[in-house]
Amino acid sequence: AKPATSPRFHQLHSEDDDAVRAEIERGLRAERPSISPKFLYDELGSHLFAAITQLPEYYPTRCERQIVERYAAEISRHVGPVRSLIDLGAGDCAKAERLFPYLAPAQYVPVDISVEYLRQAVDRLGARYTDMDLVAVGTDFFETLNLPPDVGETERLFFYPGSSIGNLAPDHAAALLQRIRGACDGGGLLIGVDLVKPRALLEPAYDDALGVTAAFNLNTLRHANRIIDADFDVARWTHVAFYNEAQSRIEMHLQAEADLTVTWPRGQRRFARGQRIHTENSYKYWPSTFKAMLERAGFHHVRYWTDDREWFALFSARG
Ligand code: AVJ
Repeated sequence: AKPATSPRFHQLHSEDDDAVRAEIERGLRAERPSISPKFLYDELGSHLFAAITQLPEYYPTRCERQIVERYAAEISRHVGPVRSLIDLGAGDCAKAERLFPYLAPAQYVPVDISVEYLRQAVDRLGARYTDMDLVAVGTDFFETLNLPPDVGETERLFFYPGSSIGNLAPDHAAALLQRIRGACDGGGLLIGVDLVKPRALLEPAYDDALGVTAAFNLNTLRHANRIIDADFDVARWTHVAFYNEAQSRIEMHLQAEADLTVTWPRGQRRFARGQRIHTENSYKYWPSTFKAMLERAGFHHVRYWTDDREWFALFSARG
């Protein structure tokens, strides 16, 4: 029967938080200015990312879906029994929902920093899956992996799809994998990883003809304006994305198209024409490198599946 209080929503992240404000201000003041990619995801940003996944140039979502469709039975055998499916960066929850028929979790725990967007997704799910216990968590899981006490502790499967792990530099990615490993004992991890490939295939995925990725990136400035009450003029910035081959990562930046000054109540920053704010890295891995990272984090029984072009990998590992 449906738990009387499902879906439940825990909001552990808020834009009004002083620490969130301080993080943006610190990034803007730095010699090499940056804004963390988590600030791509306010409500509009989450919608724009959902639009990106539909673009012909953006292959990761389709590759991952192909892997899930083709190998679902094998994957679910490898994963073993699942009581709690914990979805990191759940967004619209569509990727996890495709696994429900195979994994049949008793409890689904979507986690996302985009609190309002998550709330709407979970309300829709609650109406469709009346027998599933839904516990949504609005939080930033990059720093800590705090889960509320109503999240089941046995047979946990962490699901981290889409290659979002690629936002973190390898040492931070390794630390997050270790935290997940510590939180899943007896359970496991199912994680999507984008693979190294030629620049000509990578760059269009992050600089599409329609300009959706540009809008997604530029929206960070609107988000920053709201959080620290700054006066970024979006029209004077442009989207820049390129593959940094030495570091195996796509980089996204916002470039000032004039000399300009950005002001907020506690500070200001001058930007010269052509100067950039670094907004995202998206690391690409070799399968063997990522497998070794999982094993170093303490996972065992590591396996992976790829799409037929071998552009993307879905890894399963036991904790
Ligand atoms: C959600 C982090 C996996 O890196 O491909 C899409 C974000 N950035 N287009 C990615 C993103 C630009 C995406 N992740």
